[in-house]
Amino acid sequence: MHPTTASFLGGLRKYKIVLLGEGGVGKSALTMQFVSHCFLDYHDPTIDGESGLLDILDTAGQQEFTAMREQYMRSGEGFVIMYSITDRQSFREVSQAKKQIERLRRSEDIPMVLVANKTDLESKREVTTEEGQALAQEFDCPFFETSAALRQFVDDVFHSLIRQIRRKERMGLKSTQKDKKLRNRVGTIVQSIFRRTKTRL
Ligand SMILES: Nc1nc2c(ncn2[C@@H]2O[C@H](COP(=O)(O)OP(=O)(O)O)[C@@H](O)[C@H]2O)c(=O)[nH]1
Ligand SMILES: [Mg+2]
Repeated sequence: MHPTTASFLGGLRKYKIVLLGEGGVGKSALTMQFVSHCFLDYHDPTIDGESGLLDILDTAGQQEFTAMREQYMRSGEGFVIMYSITDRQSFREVSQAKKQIERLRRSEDIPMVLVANKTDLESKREVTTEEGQALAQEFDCPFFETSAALRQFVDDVFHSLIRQIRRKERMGLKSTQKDKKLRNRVGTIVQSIFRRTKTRL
């Protein structure tokens, strides 16, 4: 494993975020909801008054290609691990994803958020809020129940993750990074610029 330095683009700090979770849990929906709002004028696109660039890897259908999966698990600076409250199997898969990250990034404290999506489908709920909270406690990471459909708690997921990455960076810890070219091939990369505000310190 190689220590990395932070990457920049056009003078902006670029944060590499990876979304993990079973197909159909709403990774793409969550990403699109977050990114689309960053372009609207009335929405303040900075996070805590600090600008940056998000490089979001919205993974899809690569589960069978272990080598690729391992590559992006190694290169991510922060992970959104997601399941759907309507799909118990997707909740089980979360633990697998977490184990794999731990195995690949043994010595590190990895910024991570656990997300339970589709809260608008309450009548189809198979996983309780308490179960999600308990798992997040076990992972020692923040937990959010979201509805990508209704755009509920979507920003909180990404903001919480960026805060963790910044905290970790301030503490001077290093994360690992590998082959960027492969990242570009394994999924959709959505880049979202959030601008500087005049009020920053
Ligand atoms: N009701 C509801 N449907 C959702 C939500 N998020 C995603 N979906 C739907 O679930 C399906 C899979 O979503 P998608 O974002 O493609 O999942 P992905 O495979 O994890 O990227 C699509 O039909 C979405 O419209 C949500 O919060 N609520
Ligand atoms: Mg998708």
